Amino acid sequence: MDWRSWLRPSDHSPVPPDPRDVRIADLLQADPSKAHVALIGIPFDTTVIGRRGAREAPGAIRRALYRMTAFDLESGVDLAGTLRLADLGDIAVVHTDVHETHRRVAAVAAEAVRQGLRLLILGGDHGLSYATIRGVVEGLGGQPIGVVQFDAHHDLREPLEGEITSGTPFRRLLEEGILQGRHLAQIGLLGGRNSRAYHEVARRYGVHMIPAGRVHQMDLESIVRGMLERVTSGTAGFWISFDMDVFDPAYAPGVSAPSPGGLTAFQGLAMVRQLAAHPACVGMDLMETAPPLDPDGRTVALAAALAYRFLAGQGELRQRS
Ligand SMILES: [Mn+2]
Repeated sequence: MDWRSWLRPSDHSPVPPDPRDVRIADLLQADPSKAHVALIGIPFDTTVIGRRGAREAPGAIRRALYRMTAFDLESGVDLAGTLRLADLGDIAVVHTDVHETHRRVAAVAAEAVRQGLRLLILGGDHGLSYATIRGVVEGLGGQPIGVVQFDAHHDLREPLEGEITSGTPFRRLLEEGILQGRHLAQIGLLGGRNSRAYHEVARRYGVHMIPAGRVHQMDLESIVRGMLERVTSGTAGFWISFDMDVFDPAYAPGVSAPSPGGLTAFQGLAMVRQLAAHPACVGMDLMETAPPLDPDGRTVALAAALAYRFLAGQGELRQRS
């Protein structure tokens, strides 16, 4: 037997290929105009307040996501034949120029929305969500949108001396009138992690707040229903902004600011799927996964599972309609 028959192309997976598997990688379209959902990476963490590493997330999440099966046992939806996905690549970031990077992020997001694509954006630190949301609003011709923000923190810090950080994105969006407080729902907020001053800013703007403890006590469907009511009334659509630090560190230790008492993996996954299956959902940014801070890869695996639930929700929506 020829020795070459014992070699095959590597897919960088430790698991041997099974010819019956159809994977997320198999849904990728060469032509983005044929896609329903566009995936975009932002390898940038210059504005993170705490520990760095989120710039390495887009590649790591893609590797984990693309190996997952197109068939979603839980919903019964087979994404193969239901959902067409295009990977537009990574934004050409400028690590030393935040404003230029934000300009590029917003321009790409706006154009993708104009082309009718739903977006799955892999960050990157949460400071970038100012730019993703600004871009989405531009793409919708300036119409108001709602935002569901999964986060242990308000991210409503005052930009001191104009500094842009992962703590300021939603303050800037509210102050610049890009987002209305009544259209913002913050879920997973934790005590001991947020100043009274910023909590009062959230109240003043009329932000809908659901602390992590309430999520543990309430039923998830009624939480999602309440949030959807907020973010879809009087808006042209809604965006999901997901900060991985909303999870308890048992599930996601690889973040800049791990916050004990946060959501469970199941809670986050279930809510993202329900939100993504809503026709008004424009897309999601999935931020603050930091592979260098993720000793055993579980944070990356959970981020990929969230990206998967977003796609599964989008697939479910398309199968229904
Ligand atoms: Mn955040």
